[in-house]
Amino acid sequence: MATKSILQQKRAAYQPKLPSSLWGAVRAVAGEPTQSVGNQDEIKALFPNTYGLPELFFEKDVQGAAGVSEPFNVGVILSGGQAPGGHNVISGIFDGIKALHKDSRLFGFLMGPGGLVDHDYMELTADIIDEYRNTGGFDIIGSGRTKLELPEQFEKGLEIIKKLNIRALVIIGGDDSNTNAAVLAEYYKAKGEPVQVIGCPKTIDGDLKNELIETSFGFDTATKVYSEVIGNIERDCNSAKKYWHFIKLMGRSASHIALECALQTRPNCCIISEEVEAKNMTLADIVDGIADVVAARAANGNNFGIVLIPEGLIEFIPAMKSLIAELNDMLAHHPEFAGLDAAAQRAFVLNNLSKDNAATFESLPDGVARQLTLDRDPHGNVQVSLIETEKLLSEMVGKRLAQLKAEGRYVGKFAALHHFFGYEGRCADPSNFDADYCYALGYNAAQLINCGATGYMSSVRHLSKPSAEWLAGGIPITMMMNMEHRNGKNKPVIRKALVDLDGAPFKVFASHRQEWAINTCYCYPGPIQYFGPTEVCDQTSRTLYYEQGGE
Ligand code: FBP
Repeated sequence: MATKSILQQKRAAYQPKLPSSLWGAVRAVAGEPTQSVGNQDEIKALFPNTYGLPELFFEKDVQGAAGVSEPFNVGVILSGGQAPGGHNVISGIFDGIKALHKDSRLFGFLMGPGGLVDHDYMELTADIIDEYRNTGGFDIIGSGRTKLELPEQFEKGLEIIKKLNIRALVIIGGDDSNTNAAVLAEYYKAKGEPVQVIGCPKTIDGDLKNELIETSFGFDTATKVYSEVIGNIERDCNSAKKYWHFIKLMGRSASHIALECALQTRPNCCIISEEVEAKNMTLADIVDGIADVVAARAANGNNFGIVLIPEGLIEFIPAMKSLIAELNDMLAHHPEFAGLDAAAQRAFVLNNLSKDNAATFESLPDGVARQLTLDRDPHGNVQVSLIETEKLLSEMVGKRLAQLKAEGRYVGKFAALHHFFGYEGRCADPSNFDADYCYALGYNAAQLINCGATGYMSSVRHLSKPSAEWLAGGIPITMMMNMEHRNGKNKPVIRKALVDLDGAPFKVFASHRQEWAINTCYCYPGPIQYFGPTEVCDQTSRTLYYEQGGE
């Protein structure tokens, strides 16, 4: 039995805040019918029963009764990577269904979507839920990356759903898992099965967002944890004045995490993958840019600095993107590839790639090239967290500086240290923001179930306002979808939100980066605070602040 730290014991008593519309009796109000963000005809044809549904909003029902006459059962699944606040989504669902009827029950499927298919589950009772309130991690029921996409899986799921008399399934996941939630909702609706499916927006990556889903949960806490540590490294760096720290930050694809951490800590360089792609930059362009900053700082006597690198960078360098896309198709169509030894795999790739992509592949250091051919995750993605971009870049910067030195354009010392921050932040105890937001998402999901919704994502908006003013409701998942080429096929998927180069967070960064590069403007955010003044404890991410008009 794990022992609870003193902070954990005190934190357990925190009562997350809810939007005032969810206090007591609630009424659902339907908005206008919706359209998908792209490929409307194709998405409509694939989701004939769940396409075009209206947005839903919840209002306080002053005359209504808060409860329902019959208890009901709900199943919950945690899907994909961990994100701070998952336990609060579950405790929000639990409290929400209990508020509707005290005999309602919650079942957790174990270790991700696979638990539904394999009928591995546990009932989540009050004593279990109480152990996990306001804690980080997904260990209450575990998580996994099994992709729910086959009718056989849906049918196996239905067996246990019927056996446990489950009325609705809540899938807490990222864009891929919520896409699967939409597919499952459509499947059950098409079959006339009464089971509802509701999604909740989770991922530290921050890329499951749009006008209606303002942020995914976990981003706030994870970026605060990384920023604390980056700040500590900045202070160390500014004390010893002898190292360049190359810090890779998680975020499989989009650079939201790196950008948020840059806004919080003001490093000397921060690469934004989306800008690299938009400007059609090569690896050499990125390296030259960093080397120029190192040389300029050295000219002022500052042989130290901080470089932030987004985990997904490799896939955004246009030449690499084209290589990875061709490799994805190749690997999807040649299952025999997995059985070859490393040398034969390399030869196979070089023989089968188009000329330009083969040249790019050959130009890469062996380790990176090999990583690009290794197993994809179950959604067909390259496992970018395993590619050591921070080492690749610092090695190349070192070589470039040697050239500049030979040309008399650089006088200085360059000693690099490497870090990768990802797993350190994914299971942190949720910040007040994430604790409140997650609890509200879960509590709100109970209301979506109560009003019969299926194929909806739980949505809580106006997040930079005080939590009592948050707007609770549901967004049809099909509304966020378009068609994309994945794993060798065109598939309906939720569109990933990349960093918007015209958006306020990037513009704020771009307007300061020159100064942050040359001067030492570090900012030390310090650790997440749970107790104390609200402007310290309840602050949102800088990204959300600037996106919602903050200055
Ligand atoms: P989700 O999108 O499932 O939330 O996962 C995000 C993430 O943490 C990425 O930032 C990272 O690239 C990936 O998971 C790592 O995957 P794994 O947990 O399988 O190592």
